[in-house]
Amino acid sequence: TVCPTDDRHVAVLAFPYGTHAAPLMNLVRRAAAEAPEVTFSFFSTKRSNASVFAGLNQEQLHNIRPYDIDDGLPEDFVPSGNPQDPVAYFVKAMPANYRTAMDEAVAKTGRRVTCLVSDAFFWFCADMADELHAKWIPLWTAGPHPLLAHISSHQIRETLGPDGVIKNKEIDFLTGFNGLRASDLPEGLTEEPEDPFSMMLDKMGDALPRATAVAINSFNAVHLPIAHELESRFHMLLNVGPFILTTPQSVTPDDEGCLPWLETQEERSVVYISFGSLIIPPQEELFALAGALEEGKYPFIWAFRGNPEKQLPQGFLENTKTQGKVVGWAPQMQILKHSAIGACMTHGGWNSILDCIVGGVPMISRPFFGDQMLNTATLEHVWEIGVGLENNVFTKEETLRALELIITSEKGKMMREKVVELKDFAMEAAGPEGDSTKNFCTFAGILSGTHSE
Ligand code: U2F
Repeated sequence: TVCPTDDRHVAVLAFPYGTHAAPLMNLVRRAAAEAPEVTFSFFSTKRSNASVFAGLNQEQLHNIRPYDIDDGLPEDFVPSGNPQDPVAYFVKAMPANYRTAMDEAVAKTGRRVTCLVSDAFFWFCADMADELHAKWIPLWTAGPHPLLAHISSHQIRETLGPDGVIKNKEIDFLTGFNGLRASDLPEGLTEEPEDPFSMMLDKMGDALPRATAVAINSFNAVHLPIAHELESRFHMLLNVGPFILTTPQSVTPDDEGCLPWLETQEERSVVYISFGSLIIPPQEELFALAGALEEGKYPFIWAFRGNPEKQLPQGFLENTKTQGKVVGWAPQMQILKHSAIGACMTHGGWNSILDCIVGGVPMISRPFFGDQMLNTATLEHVWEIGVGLENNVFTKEETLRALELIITSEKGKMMREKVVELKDFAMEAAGPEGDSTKNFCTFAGILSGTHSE
């Protein structure tokens, strides 16, 4: 059934952990501004909504309303420090928590849901969309390689066989995976998954081909063969990123003066360090990294999650007062765009990789979980714009080797040239005639019912 545009109601189902809800909100903000007559209901936990909606004014939120959903945590829940614990409870509460809040939104707005825009994780939206006779556009917030891996999970398990990981077999049967190996794949992909999170991703892999279109925070030219392969697997693939260039971004204040400090540093000399929104590396690795920075005398900005006074070696902050800055939440994109930055040390989170591409900065990646191993291997072996570390851990020697390679060697210079090439492709994709811009129009057209398939 086709209803008039001003009856359209888009239910947006966000995943409230890591850097998932914020990019989805940015995409929705742009769509909502371009389709002012469409109603958007945004579903996430109270905590996530508070952060995602912070600082936005009435005008920006004219047709977007937040709805809080249950986070599934038991009342007596005590955080163990493992950021994945609350996620497991949340996954068990789905999809009932979303359904309850969606009923409320339908009652409040008086409009049935005509389209679901969800985090790609939410496999249950395939059935929900059928039931509601609605369209479904999942957003995959990570990169194209992990996406192809997840929708190929059965093929991967069959082809690698039970000894695939032990033998660390090559993934030479998937487009764009040359040089990548079984141990680079997300955990839970190479064998039948048992934990709730991996089970969710497995179901996701089976559900995504049923979507009206799959949106991804990426751009076609980041890897053309994969873009073509994904196009052949989905009804429609919409590369609509990088979001840093294609969607409104909330501004992170430079409270600790990182940008003026960079002005005082030499071109391409500074190492920017951040392990994303969740991760603090184990203590011995923090010590190894701090030791390497001090010994190598590399100027640095370290965006530190946790308590640097307690977690960094004694004397480090004092000894490096003029050499570098240890800060809290940093304006990462602005920092990476500065010409004084020579390298970025990362956990291989997809948003950080896109930040580095747009900043033209080569990377040193120390992955922890999920897509991060695959991202690290892709940086090193496919795009050649970064390096991993031996055994994927920081030791002082290994960190110094990687820093020297990126900052001073000829190989590092080539990596910088390659990352700048990708940056140019990204800028073009986001430009007025670019693929991501065109795909965004298709996305907005599906939401408002004006796109004819
Ligand atoms: C999960 O990623 P994370 O949130 O751990 O990490 P990123 O994808 O790299 O995103 C971090 C974002 O936070 C920003 C930075 C990125 O947009 O610009 N930021 C900042 O502004 N200031 C800081 O001091 C530090 C960070 C997951 F863990 C990954 O494996 C996935 O790839 C990712 C996407 O699905 O989600």
